[in-house]
Amino acid sequence: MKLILAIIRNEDSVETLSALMHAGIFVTKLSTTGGFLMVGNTTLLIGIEEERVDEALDTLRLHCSKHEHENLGRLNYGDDFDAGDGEQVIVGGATVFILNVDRFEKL
Ligand code: 2BA
Repeated sequence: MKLILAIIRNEDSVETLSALMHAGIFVTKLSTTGGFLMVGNTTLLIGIEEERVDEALDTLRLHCSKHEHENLGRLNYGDDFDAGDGEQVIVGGATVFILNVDRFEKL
């Protein structure tokens, strides 16, 4: 068993969740915020059998797009922030962590 943590753009979340549901993949959606842009994003928790991990990743690849977003760091963090303020950054498609699950139970 593996746990996939996937951070995706909010704009991609409905389509991605729908595709995962259609594939019979269990998922939990968390509303999260990126620390750099301070813009809302979506984190998916997907507990899945090891042999289906690639199928889940293919689904994320298919439905999560790259997008340009303006870095408003100075607005969020104040005048001391000096990390490309005002520049465009590429966000997405998906930032994915795949973790081993020691034990999984539904009680
Ligand atoms: P944010 O932290 O809001 O980052 C949005 C985008 O800003 C990133 O896109 C990247 O292009 C840029 N960026 C982030 N941190 C940066 C930094 N320290 N210096 C320069 N540019 C930076 P993505 O890489 O596609 O990340 C999208 C979102 O995924 C992130 O939103 C964050 O919520 C999450 N994320 C990405 N990498 C992560 C990591 N190693 N650990 C935890 N969360 C991560």
